[in-house]
Amino acid sequence: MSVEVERKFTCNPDTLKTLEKIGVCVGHHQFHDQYFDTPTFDLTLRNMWLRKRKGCWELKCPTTQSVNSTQNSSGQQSKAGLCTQYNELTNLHEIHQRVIEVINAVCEERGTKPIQLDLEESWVQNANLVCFAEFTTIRQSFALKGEGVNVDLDQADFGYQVGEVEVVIPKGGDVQAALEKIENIAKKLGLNPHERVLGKMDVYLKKNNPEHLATLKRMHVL
Ligand code: V4E
Repeated sequence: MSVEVERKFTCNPDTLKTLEKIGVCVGHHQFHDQYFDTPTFDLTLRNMWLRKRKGCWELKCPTTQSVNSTQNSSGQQSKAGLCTQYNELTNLHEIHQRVIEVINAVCEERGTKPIQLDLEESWVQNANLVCFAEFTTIRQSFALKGEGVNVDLDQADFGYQVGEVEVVIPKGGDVQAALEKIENIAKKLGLNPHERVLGKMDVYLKKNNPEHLATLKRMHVL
């Protein structure tokens, strides 16, 4: 498992010019994301984001142990203000376990029958997961020499453009150092320290499921 620390930003022509000076473009690629949840949104309401990208499952979840924690459920917004941090799981077995654990905790709360992990069946059907959001992104990626920092510029097919400065560390790694690296790059790129930039999901839901977005905001998830 790794921890992804990142800060979103709005890219203007000046930012791009600086980025091309301090970084190396390491590629352009396109991917389609499908996000899954139960019909009652039991994952996203706990700030857990399950998706399929390029045929692989990925789960981003809060870095605190308790998914019900109100203390730090708001997108894990760090003291650095504009950064988020999430655990990123890519191992399918770990993803199954985590998802089933959350769904079964909800079943217990509701007094309904827990689900069993049956790998013979499609686990998506078994866990009653449905795709609630899907979109395609064209991404230009930059690596910043010697910094261990990546910068991505995303163009989503629903008309939203966003940049992100990202540092990935192993679980238990030095989050403070990652935040400092991001802060350092943000200064070099001349990013506005007061601008809170929306992620792609926020904008997607505004267009496609404003009701769920309102619930996520009310619950301080987004
Ligand atoms: C964590 C999260 C979601 C999952 C997608 O995360 P995001 O980093 O926005 O997507 P992407 O395509 O850049 O993933 P990558 O390729 O870097 O792995 S959807 C909503 N969230 C929560 C969230 C939040 N609370 N605040 C912000 C600014 N963004 C996302």
